[in-house]
Amino acid sequence: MILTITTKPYSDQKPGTSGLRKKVPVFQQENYAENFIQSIFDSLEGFAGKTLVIGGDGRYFNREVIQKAIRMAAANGFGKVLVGQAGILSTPTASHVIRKYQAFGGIVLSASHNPGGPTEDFGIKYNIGNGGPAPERITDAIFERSKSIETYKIVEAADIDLDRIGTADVAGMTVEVIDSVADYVELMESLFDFDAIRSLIKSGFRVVIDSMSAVTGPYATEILEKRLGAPAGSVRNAIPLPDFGHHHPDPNLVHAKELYDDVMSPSGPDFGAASDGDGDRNMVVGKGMFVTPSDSLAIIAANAKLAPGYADGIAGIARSMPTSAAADRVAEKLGLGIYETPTGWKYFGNLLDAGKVTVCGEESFGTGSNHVREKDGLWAVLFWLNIIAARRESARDIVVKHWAEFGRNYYSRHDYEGIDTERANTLMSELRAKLDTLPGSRIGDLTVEAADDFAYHDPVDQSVSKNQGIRVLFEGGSRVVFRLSGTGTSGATLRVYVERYEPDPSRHDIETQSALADLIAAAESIAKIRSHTVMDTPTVIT
Ligand code: VG1
Ligand code: CO
Repeated sequence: MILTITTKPYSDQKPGTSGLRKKVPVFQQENYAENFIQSIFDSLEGFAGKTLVIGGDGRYFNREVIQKAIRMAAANGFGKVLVGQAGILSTPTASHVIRKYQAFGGIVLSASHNPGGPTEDFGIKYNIGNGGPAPERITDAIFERSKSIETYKIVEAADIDLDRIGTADVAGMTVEVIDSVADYVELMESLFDFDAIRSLIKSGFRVVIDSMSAVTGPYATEILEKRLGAPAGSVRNAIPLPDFGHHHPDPNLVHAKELYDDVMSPSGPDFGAASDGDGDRNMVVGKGMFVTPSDSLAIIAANAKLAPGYADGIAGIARSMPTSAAADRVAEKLGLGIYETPTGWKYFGNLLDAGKVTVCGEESFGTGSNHVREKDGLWAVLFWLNIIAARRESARDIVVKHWAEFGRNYYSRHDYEGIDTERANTLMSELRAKLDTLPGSRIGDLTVEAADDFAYHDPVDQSVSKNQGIRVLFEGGSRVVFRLSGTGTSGATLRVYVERYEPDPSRHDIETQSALADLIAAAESIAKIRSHTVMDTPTVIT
């Protein structure tokens, strides 16, 4: 029953920051998805008879690829596949399910915050047995394999009914369709004080969650409306749609602006949150206060003991390099380890497995902990609600007091999307070429203290990852970071990260872009962004 199908390799199956992401028509090319899935299996060892988890964010093409992946898993010798009902597993749930059922690994089908639909984005990612994204060693091997692959294995079998919970047999392999919500909700209940949050909501505190027509709808509805007692309708855009209702399922001030405006209006809710396509990102907004993801990480770390799951304290904090140093201040004061990693959750796995850190975060609206090995949007929202319930203070007061105690890291990211790839590469190579000449130079009132191309030395497995972003550090602790996105599917995206530390509480209420104006000007002067990108302003500012 096992068919060995002859195929031709594609040259462009290099996984980026988080798996392989391409437009749907690219994935629809003959054997394109099959090649990549077989390249994953060919790069792994020892999975015969073991369990594979499969699930995705429900976007267009999800079900088709799941059926293929199931048939290929059977042909390649897996013993069992666990698949989310309707083919859906949020990324944090996929991570949890892999861990809970001690699966060998998992295939997560998602292009995360990128739009979905017949001409939009699709993605495939492999997660290892710890529940986290495959490390570079494996993604490199997958890419190498994809360039020379000649055949793939698949069984002939009928489609699985993905909508019905239960088990089926596919050529001797068991396929179990699981309730994707139950396991996750149980995990959240074990970490947070649901009673305290329930009584906060009962007392009139109004919470809304915008699921952006993406994967978290069913999870958020079960938790917020059913378990925590928020009124029906508190979860907006709760039904996952294959095209996310034509929106970008990206929880930030641009794509979740409606929610932001609502929370900011006098009659609006007290607290709002949004999550992305695959449920691993979060945006948190309190009345009168948008919480930056970098601040959110620092504040969660500083208040971690208020949540039952973290009552004994945390071991340490990790943040991606471009994320602000707000968390570093907390680590310093609490005497915790702090680690700076390259962009992408795959770099946190070793630190979490080794018990060096408990919480991790990225500036790109990602926060998470050792409860899984991915970032986790609803986890972050529940952590905030737990902190608010325990402190009986608004999100705004909590943030303002945090700045008063630790100082404020003014922070912003400017994205230039859809740049011609060659132009973007030239910008970066010119920057790299002048790194040595920058230290000591003055730009306006700023003096460059150091400049480098960030390289990460993993303290657990000693692996080294180079070229992870260009840092220009100024005297006084301000900095500008430049890197190219590794998740886009057309052209290039330049990300410019700008940060200034301000210890003085009387200077904590300056508008962010004004507080960073001289650094933004310095970024332009150093990198000549306008002429290289042929853009006058960034596409997205967060
Ligand atoms: C972006 C973010 C990065 C995040 C990655 C995956 O990567 O900057 O912090 O880990 O997306 O997030 P890049 O290479 O485009 O900057 V998700 O929620 O898209 O899986
Ligand atoms: Co995501």
